[in-house]
Amino acid sequence: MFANPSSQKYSALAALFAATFILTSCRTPPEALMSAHTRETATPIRKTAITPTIAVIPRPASVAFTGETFTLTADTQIFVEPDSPELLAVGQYLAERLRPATAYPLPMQAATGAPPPGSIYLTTSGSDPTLGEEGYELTVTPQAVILSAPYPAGLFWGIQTLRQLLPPAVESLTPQAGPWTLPAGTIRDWPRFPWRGMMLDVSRHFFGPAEVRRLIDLLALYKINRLHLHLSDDQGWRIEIRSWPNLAFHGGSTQVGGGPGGYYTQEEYADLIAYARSRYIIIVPEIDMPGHTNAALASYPELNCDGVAPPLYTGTEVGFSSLCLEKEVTYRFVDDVVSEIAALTPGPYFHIGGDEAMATPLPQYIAFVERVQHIVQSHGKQMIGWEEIAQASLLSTSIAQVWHGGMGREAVRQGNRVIMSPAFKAYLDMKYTPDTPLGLHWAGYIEVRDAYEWDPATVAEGIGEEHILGVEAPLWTETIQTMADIEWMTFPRLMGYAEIGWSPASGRDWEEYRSRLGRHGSRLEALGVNFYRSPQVPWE
Ligand code: IFG
Repeated sequence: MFANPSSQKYSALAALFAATFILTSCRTPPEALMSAHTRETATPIRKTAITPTIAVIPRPASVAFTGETFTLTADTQIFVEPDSPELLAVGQYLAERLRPATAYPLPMQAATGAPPPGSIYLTTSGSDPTLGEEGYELTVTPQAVILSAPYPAGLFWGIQTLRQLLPPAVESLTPQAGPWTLPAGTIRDWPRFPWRGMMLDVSRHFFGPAEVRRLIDLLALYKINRLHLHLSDDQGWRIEIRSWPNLAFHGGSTQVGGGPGGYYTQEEYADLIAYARSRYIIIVPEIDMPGHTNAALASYPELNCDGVAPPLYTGTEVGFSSLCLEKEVTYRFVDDVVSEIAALTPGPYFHIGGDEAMATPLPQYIAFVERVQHIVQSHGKQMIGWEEIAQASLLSTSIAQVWHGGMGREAVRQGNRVIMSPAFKAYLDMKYTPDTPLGLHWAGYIEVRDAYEWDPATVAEGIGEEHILGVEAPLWTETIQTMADIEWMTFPRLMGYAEIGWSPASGRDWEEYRSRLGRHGSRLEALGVNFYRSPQVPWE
């Protein structure tokens, strides 16, 4: 948490408050953190009622604050460690985020020597390897901003923190008044879980590439690093499969409510993968099977046990469809689909769904999951499935996604790891309150506080921290039709899930979080996000 550096009244008093904050909330011995300045003015530390107001979400693991500031100017330059195309791309990303609102040129280049005073410097050399694959260290002094990380991903996440240390207006796409000051100090930060995800159901209602790219940009600001795309269901097949073209042409031609639907061509899908990759987000494709398959069954009569293709479905019932598991053509279909999508997906994961297969006899379901598991593996991917897959014998690499029904424990008993998406805490299609016009409420109402006040390591009996890859918040879109709808159901709850996935479990407290979250109101506004202004949050 940082005092608002853009306020000219920033004073020794604020430094003292900061020292108080340091004494109560970071891991580094306090005496090592206080600057000489603070030491001189330090009086016996009292808990202060006034807390500085700049806030970072997810809260960093360790912060130290000196009470000074760094100010961006028209002369500020961005340098990156030389000889790294990937770091140039990360440097370019930073420059592009800061140029519109500051209207500063902010030239970005590889450093040929020590960057001049007043520079921002991104580097992986000389970084602390204990920060891990996504960790970073941000050091700000009045003379320089140095962001160092063992890997480029850490620099990318450090940039998100840097953005959030600047006034919210920095997110604007048009020039804004400064000053653009950063609080000086050191942040050492790394994630608690490697999997911090959101799922978008593009089957019930289809969302085009531009909408998915906007979502990717918003996820990156909060260090979400997985986007799971639910690409097929009863109501729509959303990705071109060249060996089975009717899946997209026919199966993708409608959606809930009977609208035009749509689908991603393989080129569009590949472009989304690349765009997400440039934001250090891994796309996880899901083809839901053997249930939730009416769109596929409607597209090819041979996939149906009776050889008759059902009509396209535009309602919102679940559990009525199943691939015909006793036909060999079904497994050729699965292999062809997995093969084409896997070839387009550099990420290591393929999600086979597996949920709500009420129309599939259990013994056949189990045999299907075990066979498809090998098909996925044969195409070089790790299988993920909703928790029902734990009824089958899982390969050690397979991952179960916990949502509802208590089968996650069975996956853990098999020694497999889980992704936590408990519907009653993490389903973004749940209404905030009974008055929420969008969404469902079968798993309960999830206000912003409910979305924050839980922990994946304790939420489910028999599933502990060591079994958990991380958290993911699914947005099912039976009732979600536009980008504004997506944003309203997703923000601000996703920010809480981002903090649950990234920040240390110890010290997470709703009263402290809600004031930080309140500071993001103007940031979300500057980003044009149509977020829900929960009455539980002191929005600023
Ligand atoms: N459950 C279904 C989804 C969707 C959801 C709506 C899972 C894994 C209810 N399956 O959640 O398809 O209909 O909240």
